Amino acid sequence: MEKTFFMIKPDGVKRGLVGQVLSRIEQRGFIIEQLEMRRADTTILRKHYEALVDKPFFSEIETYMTSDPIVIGVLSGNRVVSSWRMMMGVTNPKDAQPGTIRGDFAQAPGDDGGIFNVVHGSDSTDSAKREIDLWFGSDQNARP
Ligand code: DAT
Ligand code: MG
Repeated sequence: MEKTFFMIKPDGVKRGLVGQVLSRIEQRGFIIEQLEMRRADTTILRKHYEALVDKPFFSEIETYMTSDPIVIGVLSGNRVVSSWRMMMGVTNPKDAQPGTIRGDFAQAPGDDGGIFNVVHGSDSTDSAKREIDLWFGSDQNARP
């Protein structure tokens, strides 16, 4: 069964949206294989966002993502990688469709240039494998 890595980012945790996000996942019928609250550090974030580390806005992402705890997890289900991306909505909340998590729970980016878009999801099965290995290591099949 396909798996994906997901995250409820610090803005989602801080605003009390964990339950609503998890509820949508369960409603959709995806299996929560792993779930953990953590604080991201710079080292793991730089690996997670390896494609973005050279972007001018990376330091803002770093500050935001390490500011408060996050919830990370692994989902499994049929076509879960693309389905979860659809459920999240597009990157910038101002363009995200109502009905999506970003379209329902986030706003346009603030003046500080950060994008507080509530959730993350792997963008391909290869990224999913890489991100699951990065965050959960060899425990990834250890569903209790
Ligand atoms: P996504 O999270 O939809 O996969 P991404 O992988 O391109 O989008 O970018 C990762 C995160 O980085 C994104 O959720 C928010 C932030 N980000 C992306 N583009 C940005 C930009 N132009 N300015 C500020 N933050 C940005
Ligand atoms: Mg991405």
